[in-house]
Amino acid sequence: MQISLLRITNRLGVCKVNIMATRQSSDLSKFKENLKGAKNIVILSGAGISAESGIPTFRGAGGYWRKYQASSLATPEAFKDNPSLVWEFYHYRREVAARAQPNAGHIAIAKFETKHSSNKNITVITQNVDGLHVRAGTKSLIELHGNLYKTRCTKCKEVLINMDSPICEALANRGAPDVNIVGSDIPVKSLPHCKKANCGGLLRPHIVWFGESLEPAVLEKAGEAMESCDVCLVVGTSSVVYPAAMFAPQAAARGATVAEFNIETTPATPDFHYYFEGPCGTTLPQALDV
Ligand code: BV8
Ligand code: ZN
Repeated sequence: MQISLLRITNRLGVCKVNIMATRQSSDLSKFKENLKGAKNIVILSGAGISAESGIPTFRGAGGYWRKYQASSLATPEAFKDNPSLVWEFYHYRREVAARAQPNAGHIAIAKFETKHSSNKNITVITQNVDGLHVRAGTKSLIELHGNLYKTRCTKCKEVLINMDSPICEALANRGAPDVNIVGSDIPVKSLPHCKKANCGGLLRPHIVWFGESLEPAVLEKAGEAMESCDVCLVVGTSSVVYPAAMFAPQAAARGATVAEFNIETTPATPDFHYYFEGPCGTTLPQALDV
């Protein structure tokens, strides 16, 4: 692991030093040996695995929609303050993800699962909500943060799958990411509402927002997979959002072999045995031999 100093002199001539850990890409053949002998494998994915499908990640430039940071809209407070604006944001993302295709990274994981279905336990745990792992053919999937195509009634709590495009008339052709569009003029009564008799509650995306706890059953299933894995691949995540960011470092600490696949190092990189630099659409097919 090399540490390179990034000297930044700001406008006032004050020199700031950023410590950016850099690390050489690891030896793939050694990792493949580990993978061959592994019985229980977890693949933990983040927004980076969908980047090559054209879906913006959270922290890159794509982390914005209109003049808002995506993470500022992914909160219960934002939905309470302006459900129409939040629904325009999620409607936009539903439409973008529906037009996107799984890429070589998603497909390599699904092929690896099929190839080893008889001799290995493989679990995919994703932080993503875009549904691309399922469309690539992944069978054993845990969606930590929900799914763009599920709604939850704010009144009766019913969770339903909803693939409608648009999800309601009022959202047709809305959600454009144009920075000049401020707020939303869609009346709340025109937003998606529960169709259950005597309910009619406002629907929300069935997605875990910042400040909300993950579903206990989902957390438990992910915990079991992480506790029993011999090898964990951490793919396309900045490892800054908790509790997901803890999973792989905890597995490494108890002796599992952890390999990170990313285009840059992350705060968790030093915890891991292997680091494979590059777009995962390229590195995963090589590492998984599919
Ligand atoms: C929780 C759904 C208990 C939304 C998401 C204050 C109050 C309350 C909580 C907190 C608080 N402060 C901190 C917290 C905890 C908070 C948190 O961790 N915040 C962070 C920002 C510090 N966590 C929570 O709130 C969680 N709940 O803690 O409950 C609790 C409850 C109440 C009070 C206290 C505690 C819930 C977190 C879930 C939020 N929902 N998603 C939606 O999608 O709309 S998280 C969202 O960001 C994503 O789902 C993802 O999980 C997460 C991180 O994003 P990444 O996937 O890592 O993507 P990112 O863009 O960051 O990075 C992409 C990476 O890919 C980069 O490294 C890049 O280099 C790489 N890459 C890019 N291209 C490629 C590539 N790699 C390979 N190949 C490529 N081609
Ligand atoms: Zn309802």
